[in-house]
Amino acid sequence: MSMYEIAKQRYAELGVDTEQAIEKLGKIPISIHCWQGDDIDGFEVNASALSGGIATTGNYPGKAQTPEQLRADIKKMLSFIAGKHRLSLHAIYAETDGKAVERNALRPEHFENWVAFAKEEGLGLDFNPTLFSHPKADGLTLSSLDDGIRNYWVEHCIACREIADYMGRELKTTAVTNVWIPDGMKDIPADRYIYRRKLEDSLDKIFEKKTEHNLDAVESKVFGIGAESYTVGSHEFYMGYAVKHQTLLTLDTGHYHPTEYVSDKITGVIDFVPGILLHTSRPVRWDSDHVVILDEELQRLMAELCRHDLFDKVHIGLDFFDASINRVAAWVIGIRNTQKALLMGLLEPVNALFEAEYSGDYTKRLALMEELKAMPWGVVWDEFLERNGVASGFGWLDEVKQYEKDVLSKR
Ligand code: RNT
Ligand code: ZN
Repeated sequence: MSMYEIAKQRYAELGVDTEQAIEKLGKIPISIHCWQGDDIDGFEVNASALSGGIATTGNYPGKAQTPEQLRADIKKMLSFIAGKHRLSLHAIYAETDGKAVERNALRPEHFENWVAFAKEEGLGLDFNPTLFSHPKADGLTLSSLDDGIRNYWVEHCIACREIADYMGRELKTTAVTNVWIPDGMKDIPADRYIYRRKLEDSLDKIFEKKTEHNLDAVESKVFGIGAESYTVGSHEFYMGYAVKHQTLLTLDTGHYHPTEYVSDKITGVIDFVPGILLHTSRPVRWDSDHVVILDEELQRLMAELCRHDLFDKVHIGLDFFDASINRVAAWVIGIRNTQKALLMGLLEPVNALFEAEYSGDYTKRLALMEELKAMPWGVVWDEFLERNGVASGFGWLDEVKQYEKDVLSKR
């Protein structure tokens, strides 16, 4: 008997069908963030340095500096990933033919190459307006008291929704546009209200026109570097907004206090919004956006989706950026870990867990949960890769190292 046959039998004893899990995992798309490939630099002519209270640290050589390089790196990364996925772009990844184009003047044609690439690679596309790394994003953006600045960013977000709508139409798969703004204050504000009213008004203007191939999402956060005392777009603000206006709510795992778990928030909010976008990340002491590892919270998060089959309403997106290690490897590690956590969730004997709990047998619930950790899910993982044409084992890293030698190190 092969290792897989043994694993299959062990799971069958628990009432779990590994075949079903493998099939299902292959159909769960992950929205892969393009910005791990270039430390969120983008390709803007006269680009400003990264701002908005987020930061990449590290100086690992070989980062992508052109759209062609970034696409080559993404293609390489995808060769180690099983399943069909999505690519999440930011507005700063527009290609404007060497001409400086204002962000409120961005148009679908600036993303034609990305759409062509997505078609070639069988990817869906998702989108993000960029309200940072820009002279007009020095202070507040959508919550600014300066109407000139506020309108500029409203127009930018409207332009981005049109671009996303075009992407969705072209690729025949609805795009998700995620609005995150860095607006906040370093020191204690006197008026915590006025900026939130401005932000609500801006969002109303942005979402006024209905889109056919695009879904809107809003992302809150707790604080940023340089904005420690006040965040306009807090969790309460956006949760209220999303419920009232029926937009998607983005839950970034780095955007809460360290003892809060996003895994516990999903079922709290899911019935009140049309959907959730996850930004799977790994905060280390702050919203540091470390590469996602297979830790308990990632397992709990993905288990939530599996236990209640929430895949129609929850969009899994990634949001980490590490500039201190090989960026292609960073992607592969984070994506694979997300998939591994999903597989572990799909291999749970959900009914047995629920039954133990509903009947008050908490002893069995705990015993079962702990037994599951030692089940041969890794063997099923290898089988999943192989069946999807991706080699199992550690060889992928040798290939990434070779790519580093042949391509990245020559940049
Ligand atoms: C920032 C937010 C936001 C960004 C990306 C680049 O704290 O998490 O999602 O990381 O848009
Ligand atoms: Zn995020």
